[in-house]
Amino acid sequence: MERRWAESHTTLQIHICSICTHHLNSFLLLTQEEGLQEPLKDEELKIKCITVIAVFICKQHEQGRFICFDHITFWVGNAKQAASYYCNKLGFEPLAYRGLETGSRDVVSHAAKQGKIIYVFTSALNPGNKEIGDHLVKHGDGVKDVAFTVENCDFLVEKSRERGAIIVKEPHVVEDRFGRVKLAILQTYGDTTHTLIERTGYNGLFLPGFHAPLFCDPFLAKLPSGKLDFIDHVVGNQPENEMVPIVEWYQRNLLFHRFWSVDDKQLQTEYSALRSIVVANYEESEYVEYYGGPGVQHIAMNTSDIITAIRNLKERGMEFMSVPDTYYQQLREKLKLSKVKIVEDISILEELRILVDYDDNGYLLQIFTKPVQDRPTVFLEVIQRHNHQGFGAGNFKSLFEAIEADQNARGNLTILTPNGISEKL
Ligand SMILES: [Co+2]
Repeated sequence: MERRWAESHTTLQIHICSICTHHLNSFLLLTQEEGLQEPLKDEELKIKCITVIAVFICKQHEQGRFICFDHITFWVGNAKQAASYYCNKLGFEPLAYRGLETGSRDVVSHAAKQGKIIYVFTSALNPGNKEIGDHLVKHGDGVKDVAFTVENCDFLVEKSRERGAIIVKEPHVVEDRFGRVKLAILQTYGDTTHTLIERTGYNGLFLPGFHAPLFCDPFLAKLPSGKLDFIDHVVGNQPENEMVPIVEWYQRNLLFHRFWSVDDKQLQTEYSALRSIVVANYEESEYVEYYGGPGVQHIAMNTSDIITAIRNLKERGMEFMSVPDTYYQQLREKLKLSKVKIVEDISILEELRILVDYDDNGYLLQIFTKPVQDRPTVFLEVIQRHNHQGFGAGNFKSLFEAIEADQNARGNLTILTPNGISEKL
């Protein structure tokens, strides 16, 4: 079969995750580096492609601690409708609101919640809002901020500042009759930011300034549960030239340190798996092109019952990536040689098109949604873990075939010709 190529494009994926870390946050850095100047045969590609994976874990400093993901903020054209999509299709429920009715004259925000997951959808209310307007023109609807609940916001910001981080907003207290919260905002990759939130003793619905939702759609209660519990990981995409700085940024400014690296035995398997699948950069190059630079590419949400979750989400009309039948034929064959025992019925996983990745000690089940806006940028993942801390590297290849089919349908699948020029297929 002819090997088709998206433009040679190296990207870095940063996985920020909360998997089974109990009180820690860890980072996975996944880099795909390839010195492709011309199309190569598969054998050669294996040699030329270098993949580096490292998981970063938050160091327990003397003071200051990252506790968990707090919430994720999307900047969108129409916050009301965006929130409604997540409620209807994904099982979120309105949590809190601020807008004209609550005295917020410039921006409107709808917060929606499911399990411990909180997404906030924000839009500008007035003409001429340059910051939100420019962001929309460049990126389309997308993730603006990934917020963490922390201990000792002041200390973390001071450490970040000493190490040269850009502080977008200094630590400041916001309060209402339900208590006080301390917030600070740091710049990270692209136009993305991280908000650090210290919420000692705050008893309100979400954050000061937010009121109860104006409206709860009665139809939502009639729909089957989304069964999503917490944010498992968040993945950011980087163009190649920003790879090294961003790795350093997380190490230096958030005091995360490397936990696993390619030298680690446990990762060797995933490393080889990834290395042999260099097409893994298709989707990223399309992402970077349409997002206009680095940004959050996907958010994975953890469930303890992926079969019910996906059945319900499909019933609610959520659209997922599919894989070919051959994926499950191969999976059954390969599992015969593995020590791992999959508890779930493979034929149900096959029917729902849920993917499996495993090693001898455990496995994970995962599935990816189609992009959640018209631009092929941000998408979501649903994941269930059974003693497996990976991110589904073994599924990259099958996923690519599916992504490639979608990309082709969007007219974005390119071929790298022998003279190095990329052409649309
Ligand atoms: Co993921």
